[in-house]
Amino acid sequence: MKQFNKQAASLLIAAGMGLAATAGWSAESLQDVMKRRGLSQQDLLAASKTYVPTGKRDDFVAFSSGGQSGQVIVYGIPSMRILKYIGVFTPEPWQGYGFDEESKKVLAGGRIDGKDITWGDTHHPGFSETNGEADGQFLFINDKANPRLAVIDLRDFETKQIVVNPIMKSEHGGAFVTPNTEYIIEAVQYAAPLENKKFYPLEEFNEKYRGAITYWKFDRKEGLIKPEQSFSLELPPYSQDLSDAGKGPSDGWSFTNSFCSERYVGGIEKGRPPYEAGCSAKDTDYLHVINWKKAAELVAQGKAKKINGHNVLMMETAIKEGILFLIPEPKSPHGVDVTPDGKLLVVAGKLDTHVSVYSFEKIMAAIKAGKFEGKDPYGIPVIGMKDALHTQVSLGLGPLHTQFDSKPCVAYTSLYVDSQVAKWNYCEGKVLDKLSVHYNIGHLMTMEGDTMKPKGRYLVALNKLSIDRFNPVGPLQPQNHQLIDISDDKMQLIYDMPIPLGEPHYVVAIEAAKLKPAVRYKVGTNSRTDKPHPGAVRAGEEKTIKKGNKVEVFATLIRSHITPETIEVEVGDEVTINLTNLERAQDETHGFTVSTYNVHASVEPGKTASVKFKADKEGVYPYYCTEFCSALHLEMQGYLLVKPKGWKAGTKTLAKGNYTEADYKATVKKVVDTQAIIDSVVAYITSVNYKDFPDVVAMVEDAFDQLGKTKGLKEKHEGFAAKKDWENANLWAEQIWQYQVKTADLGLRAKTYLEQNGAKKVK
Ligand code: CUK
Ligand code: CUA
Repeated sequence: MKQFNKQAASLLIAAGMGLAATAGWSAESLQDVMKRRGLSQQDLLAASKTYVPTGKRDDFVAFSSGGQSGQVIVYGIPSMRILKYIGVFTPEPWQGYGFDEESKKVLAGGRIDGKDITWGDTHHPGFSETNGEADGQFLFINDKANPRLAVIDLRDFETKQIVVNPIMKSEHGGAFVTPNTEYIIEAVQYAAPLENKKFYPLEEFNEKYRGAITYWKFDRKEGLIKPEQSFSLELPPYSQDLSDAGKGPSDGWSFTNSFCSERYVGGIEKGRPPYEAGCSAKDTDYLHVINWKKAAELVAQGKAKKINGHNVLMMETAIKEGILFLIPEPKSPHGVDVTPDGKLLVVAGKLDTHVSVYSFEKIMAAIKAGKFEGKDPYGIPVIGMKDALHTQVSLGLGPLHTQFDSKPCVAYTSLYVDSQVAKWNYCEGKVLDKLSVHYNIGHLMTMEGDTMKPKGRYLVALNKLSIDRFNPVGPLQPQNHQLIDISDDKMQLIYDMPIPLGEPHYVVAIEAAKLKPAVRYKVGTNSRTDKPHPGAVRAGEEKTIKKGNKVEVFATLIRSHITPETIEVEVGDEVTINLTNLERAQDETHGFTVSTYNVHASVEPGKTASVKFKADKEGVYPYYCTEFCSALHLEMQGYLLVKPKGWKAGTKTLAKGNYTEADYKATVKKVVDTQAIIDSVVAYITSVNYKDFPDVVAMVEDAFDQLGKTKGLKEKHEGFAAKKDWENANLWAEQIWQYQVKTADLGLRAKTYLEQNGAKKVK
C-alpha cells in the first residue's frame, strides 16, 4: 500500500503536477461554481436535497414498472440513482435471466398456449402488506398485454413466479394487494369471451364478451401464488380499469372502476365513429364495489363455476348473494384510490375537472337499506351517486391518479392535460397548491403513499413526455420521473430523472430500512426455488458424468478458476453444466458462458445455476467467467472440446514451458514476502474488534478459505523441485501465490473497512 502511494506520488510529480502546480490549484469556491455553471440559490437547495454523498445511502427505495421492457427498475430516493433492473417478463442477460435453466423455468410459467412470450407491458408494481403497511417482503407486477402476474422476492430481488390469467385476454388493474396480502387483485381491461379460444362475433359483444376480476391467493410462507386457491368474478363488459383494496373499516371490500360502460364497439374501417367517441359518450361510468371476503367464502362453498379449470363466480350468483354493486362515476375515470384510513375512495374522471370522493360508510348504508337507483342491464344494483358521495373537488384538466401524504387529509392528484400536480384536502374538499411538471403526468407516487401509513416527504411525478428536459437522443425520448419535495406547504421540484427503459406507468417506494436483502445464498441454492440445487457440489467434488449422449458437469467457481478447466464431449451430446459459486465474500459474483451456445449464468456467492445446450457443432469453444471478479479474471477460462464421433487421442502431450531453477527460487521468495504482508494485515485485523463487523467477519472467513487452499502445495512444489521438474515446481509455487494474492486482496479490503468504520483496539 505504502509502496503504491510512493509510486503514485512520483508519477504525479513526473507529470508536472507536483508542488509547483499546487499554487494554481486553489479550490473553486461554491460561488465560483455557481457562477461558472449558471446555478441559482434554488438549484443549490435542490441539489443539496437530492445529493447523496459517496458512502451514504438513500432513505427510500423505489420499484418502478419498466413499461414495455417487461422489467422492474429499482432506484433510490432522493438521489434517483438506479440500483437494479430486475428481469421479470423479459430475459435479462446480466442476471442470466432467460439464459440459465432455473430462470427459464420461471419464464416458462408465463407461456401462453405453449408459446413463449418474452416481453411484457408492465404497469403496476405493488408491495406485499402486513396490516395495511408495506412490509418489504415481496413485490408483484402485472403484464397488461398478456394477462400475467409476477412475484419478485425482495430477499434477493429475483423473479420467482409468473402466472397466466386463465380467463382474460388483457388486464390492467393489477397488482393491488389486500391489507394482509391474502389476495393480489388483477382486473381485466378489454372485454373478451372468458372461455379460452372461443370465437363470438362483435355483434354478440353485450351477451358473450365479459369483464372480470381475479383474486390471486398468495402463500406468504412459500412465497408463491396458488392458482388452484384463486378465483374470479364475472363482470359486465365495461372495460374495467384500476382497482384498490379496502383497508381498515373497508377491509374485505375492493373497488374497481371502468371506462367504456357504453359497451361501444368501434370500426373506423366500416365508417363507424371510433372507439374514443363511443366510449366517452355517457357522462358516467361505473365504479364496481365487491365484497371479496364473502366472495371467497362462496367459492369455498362450491358456488363458483369452472371456466378453463378456474373458479369463477358468475354475475348471477354475485348479485343474488349481494356481493357486487355499481356506483356511477364521472367521466371516463382512471384511478380509484382508498384513503389511508380506509374511509373514503377517490376517483378521478379523465374528462371531468373533478375528483369525486366517495364515502365507504355511505355506500354501506345504502347497501344495508337496499337503497338503489336501479339496475344495470345485467341486473347489478346501482347505488345513486348522491347517496355515496362525500364531496367533489374541481382540480383541473385530466385528473388521473391520487396519492396520500403522511399529513392528515392531504392528497396529490396528477393532472395529465394541465401537466400539473394538485395538492388538495380531501376531507374539506379544497385545493392547497399546484405545481407544473414536464410534461403530461400519468401516475404520481408518494412514499408508501397507498398504504395505511404513508411516509410523506417526497413525491415522484411519472411524466409521459420529457420534450425539452434532456440531451436529445433521437425521436424516441426518455420518460421523466420528477422528484418533488412535499415536506413544506408549497411543493418544490428538485430533480429530473430520465427513464430510458420503457414507459413506467407506476412506481412504489418503501423505507430503505424495511428491506433486508441477503448478500449471499446458502452454498448450493437454486435461487429461483430457494431449495438446494441437485447440481451443487463442494470444492473437491467436481465431476463430469456421461450417460449415453447426456453429459452432466458439476462445476465450481472461485477466484480465479473454473473447475473443471476442460470439458470433453462428442458432437450431438446434450450438455448440462451445473455451476456452484463457492465464494462467501460480498459481491464476488462469477458469470459463465460458452462461446456461441447462447447460454449465460450469473452465479452470485453461494448460488448454483445451470446451463444446458446441445453440442451440435464440432469444434473448440472457449468458456469463461463474465464478471471481472479478480486480478486474474481473464484467466478464469476453459475449453469445451466438441469432438467428432469416434475421435481417438494421439500420443502428443501438452507443450511444456521453459522454467529454470532460478524461476522457481524467485517464485518461492515472492511467496515468502507475500506471506509477510498477509501476516501484518492479520495482525492488524486481530488487534481490533473486527468481530463486531459482520461484513468483515465474512471477508476474513473467505480470506482464510483461500489461504487454506495452499495446504499441501508446499510439499508438492518441493517434491517436484527435488526431482528437478522446474515447470511443475514453479507453477505449484505460483499457485500458492495466487491464493495468497486473493487472501491479501480480501485482507486489505477488510483492513480499509475497519479503518473507515472506526474499529477499536482490543487488548
Ligand atoms: S395506468 Cu398508465 S398512467 Cu397503466 Cu395505471 Cu394511469
Ligand atoms: Cu470469476 Cu471473473
